[in-house]
Amino acid sequence: MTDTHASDTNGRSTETTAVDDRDPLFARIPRRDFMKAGAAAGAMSSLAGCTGLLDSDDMPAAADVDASVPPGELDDYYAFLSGGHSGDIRVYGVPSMRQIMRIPVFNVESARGYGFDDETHDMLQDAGGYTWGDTHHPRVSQTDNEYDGEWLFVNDKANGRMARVDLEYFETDAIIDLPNQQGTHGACALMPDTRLIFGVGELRVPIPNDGRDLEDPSEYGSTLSAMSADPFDHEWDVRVDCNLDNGDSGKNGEWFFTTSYNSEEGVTEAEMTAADTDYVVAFNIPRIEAAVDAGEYETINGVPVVDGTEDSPLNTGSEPLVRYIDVPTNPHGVSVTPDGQYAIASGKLDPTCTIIEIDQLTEVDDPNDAIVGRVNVGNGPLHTAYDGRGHAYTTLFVDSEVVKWDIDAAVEAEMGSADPVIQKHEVHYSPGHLIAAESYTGDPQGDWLIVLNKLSKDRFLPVGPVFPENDQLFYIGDDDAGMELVKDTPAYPEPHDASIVRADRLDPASVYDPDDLTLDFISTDDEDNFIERDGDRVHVEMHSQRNYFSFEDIAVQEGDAVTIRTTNIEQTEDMLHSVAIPEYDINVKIAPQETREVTFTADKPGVYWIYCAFFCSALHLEMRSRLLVEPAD
Ligand code: CUK
Ligand code: CUA
Ligand code: CA
Repeated sequence: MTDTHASDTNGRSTETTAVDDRDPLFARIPRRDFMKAGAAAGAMSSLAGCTGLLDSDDMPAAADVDASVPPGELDDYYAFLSGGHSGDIRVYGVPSMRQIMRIPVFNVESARGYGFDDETHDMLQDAGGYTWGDTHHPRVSQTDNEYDGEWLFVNDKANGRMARVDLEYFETDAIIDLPNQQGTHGACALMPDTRLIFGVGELRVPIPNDGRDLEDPSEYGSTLSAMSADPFDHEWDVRVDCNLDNGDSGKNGEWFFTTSYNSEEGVTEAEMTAADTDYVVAFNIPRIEAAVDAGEYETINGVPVVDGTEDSPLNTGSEPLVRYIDVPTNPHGVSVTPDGQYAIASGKLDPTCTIIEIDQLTEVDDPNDAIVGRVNVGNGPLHTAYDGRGHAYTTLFVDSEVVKWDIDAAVEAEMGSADPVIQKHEVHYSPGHLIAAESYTGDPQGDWLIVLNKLSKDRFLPVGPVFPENDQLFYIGDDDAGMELVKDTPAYPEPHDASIVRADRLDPASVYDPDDLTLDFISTDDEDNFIERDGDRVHVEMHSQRNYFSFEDIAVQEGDAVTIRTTNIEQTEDMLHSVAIPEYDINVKIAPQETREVTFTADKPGVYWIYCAFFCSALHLEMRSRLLVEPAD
């Protein structure tokens, strides 16, 4: 059996044990699925950690890979990793794997003042007022199937939302709460040109979810929700009966693919794994849009909802809106090859990946006839990425391996054959997504691959019972040498998916352009700086630079509603200030040329030193003002 590391009572690796002792998922894989794939022997040999000629030990020694980025040099790529239930996006450099920045999305974040100033606070409130989110799938906008560096879109699995991040300023600028969707899981734009953004609903609920049909799961459903990119607006939903999981776009604007692991419409694990097959659900976007234009929808929670269920009259004619393709039970990831020819679904509970020829979907009567290959990759396949040289790379959650295989060979081979597999490499441990450089575009770069492992176990110094995840960087640019593991990177819980974008495709601002902000710039002119009272409302307009705020004192009365609008008038990049107000729970960041305002009730009498929380100069500590709150009578 595979030598995987077990844990002692401290959670540290001490010995080896069999994979099936460790992983409940393995025990769940029905034997018949191995048999069905005609691959019992292959599956068992890969379980033995000894894949014969395919084992990485037998590959020629890899060329020395230089992944070092010395001090003063910059990375070649940005990697945008979802932060999972931390609710944010992490920005890494590749190949250094240095974490360069975090972008708060669904979480409140004091270092960036996100959720503290009125605009971001109101944006989070308007999007439901939740204090957390669960980001899984960050996808960067494309033009003509290439990254254009404009936007990043990401889901909130926790609360059924989608967010847009502006990649000029690396900040979240819009959030849509999807009223007919719970558990927005997959997220992806419609390619080639990011014309629509999709949120993929995983958790089946009554639609609308207003208290009806609580005990009647046959009435539950889920939706594919479509949004426009700019402005970021909710356009329409398609309703289905099954659940939806991961999603990816075709390359020519016609088809969008999701997986469904709950075709059974079950509510328990046993029910959701009862059937031998589930679906890849293929949505024909132009046909759905034509149905919306023709008024063939029901408006629910203000959103046009098109009936895409299997029995829908819209699906019975010669041009069905939604096609349901049978794949082995409980698939997980689906991703489209860079040339747009195939959608490849990973089996999860089945040791295969299923290859669907996309153009066939408009030709065949039975959508199952569009299946052109099924390759036996190993146990627990979850996600597949591409190098642009005809290879696919699939993570094996159960086997803790990444497997490289040949796409054309898999189409030629018999269904269920393991012959197209080129190499397997162990990873540490239990990988979810993997992502190759620009894998989601029409032109992957083919050099770097990140495998996002769910477990890190013995790979880092112990830090107590909450372990970091382990994101492993591989070099995949040398097909003779094979995949080479370059480094382990600990990650705070927990990234799911990522997008890797060539650095020269982005052009971030280093100071704000005041014209891009909603609030007026406040200059040093006296007229622009004032403290004004209107009844019990106090409005302060001030600026800041090294090492002062415009006013030494701001005097208000207990109970006043106070708004402080501040501009950082610095022109120098990297010269940030903030307006931090102790015991009032306020820290508003202001980057150079940025104007932000914060509104609060002065409900605590006393002296509060407004200070700057960024260490901006030698006189940073002296950069202060007093908020004087005079007691009411
Ligand atoms: S994912 Cu969201 S459960 Cu495999 Cu795309 Cu981690
Ligand atoms: Cu401004 Cu410290
Ligand atoms: Ca199922």
